[in-house]
Amino acid sequence: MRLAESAGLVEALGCELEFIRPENVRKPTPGYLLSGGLLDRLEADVKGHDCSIVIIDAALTPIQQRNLENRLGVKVIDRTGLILEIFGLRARTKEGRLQVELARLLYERSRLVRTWTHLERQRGGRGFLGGPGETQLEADKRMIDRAVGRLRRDLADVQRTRRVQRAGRRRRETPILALVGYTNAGKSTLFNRLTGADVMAKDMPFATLDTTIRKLELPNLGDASLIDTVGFISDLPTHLVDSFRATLEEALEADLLVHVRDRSSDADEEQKQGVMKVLFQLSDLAGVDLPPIIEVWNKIDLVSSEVREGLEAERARLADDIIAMPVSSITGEGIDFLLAQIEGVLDQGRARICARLTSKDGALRAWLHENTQVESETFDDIGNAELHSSGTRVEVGRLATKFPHAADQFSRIEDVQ
Ligand SMILES: Nc1nc2c(ncn2[C@@H]2O[C@H](COP(=O)(O)OP(=O)(O)OP(=O)(O)O)[C@@H](O)[C@H]2O)c(=O)[nH]1
Ligand SMILES: [Mg+2]
Repeated sequence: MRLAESAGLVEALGCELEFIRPENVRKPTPGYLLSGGLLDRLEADVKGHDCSIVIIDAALTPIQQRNLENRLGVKVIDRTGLILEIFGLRARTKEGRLQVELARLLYERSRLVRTWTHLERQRGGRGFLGGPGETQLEADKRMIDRAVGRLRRDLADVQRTRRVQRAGRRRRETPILALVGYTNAGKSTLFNRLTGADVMAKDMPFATLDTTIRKLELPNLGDASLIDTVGFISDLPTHLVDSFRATLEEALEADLLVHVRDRSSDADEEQKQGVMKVLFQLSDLAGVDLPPIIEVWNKIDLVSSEVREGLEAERARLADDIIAMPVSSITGEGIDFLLAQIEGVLDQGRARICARLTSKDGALRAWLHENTQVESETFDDIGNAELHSSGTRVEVGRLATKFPHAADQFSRIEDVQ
């Protein structure tokens, strides 16, 4: 399975695939990763096929990479390098380009550090490497650090603009939904179908790198915003997670995550685990809980009727609080049902609050009356009020964003179903 994915990645890079094969590396060697026999075979094949690049779908140390390049006489890159190259090709917006550049620099820096430690270990020993001395490497490191600092500042600027836009959406109080999922699962296709947008959807990994937001019209609840995001992949390089964090965190702030799965893929279960792992990683980094998640079982048009029955049986076995819907973003099957389920989740789960208001809290009071269902309001003789009301968890959750200084005036009494 991983092989098909790797092949897809190579094609995404615009390279022609000459050969691909799994190797069972029982004992990775520090010098080359691959040991004698495997290496000889690789060398022969690379020469035989007249390849110009070798991609090792694993992590190479800088030493291994250089040794392999010397031995094979061609450029050698590893999984992280490959993904960085693809991202470099795809990034369109300024933010996307800055993020990729940052990821690349962080990756290079990490490799510099490792080489340097290695060299340092050699010093006083045989010192056979010659190569650049410590000062050169330190200078390189400083140079990268300066560039990283510049990039982070530029990114912060771009992201500030984005935050302002986001705050605008919050003010309009429309629910926000984000599509997440493995690369090529069909997020953009679903996005286009739901919003009538025309985002590039293509049969290749990482077709989407930049988040796009469009208005979505829900049948009963009205306006909502839908976010299309960059696809996940297993072993997403940490530098990429780090660099794309701001964009991905935007998805974490959504009221609902729609996890799009390609149920026609044999690797679907693994991909799901990979996606969940990245989501948890992000929620840890950001220190926020994940929003509720519903699953879209996409590409249902591609599966046989037996598989379909299996999926139905699987759905029937799901716990009550797990929502999954078979859908085809291409034929439109299941889309209405999906929208109904989305509304159900957004509407579900009301919370009851108690607020203590003074005469200065006019705006807050007006907001509560407008946006929540006020059940009672009692005033004392100096005009302070105690107000009880209920609203959806989404609405109540917005209170904190909307009136950040009023947190201690509220207590959340209970969550009612
Ligand atoms: N048959 C079928 N194909 C689909 C369906 N949904 C998406 N596809 C195809 O799957 C491929 C990938 O779709 P995208 O929408 O680009 O996938 P994505 O999740 O946005 O991918 P990235 O942006 O690369 O992360 C395209 O060739 C789509 O036409 C579906 O329900 N049925
Ligand atoms: Mg996409």
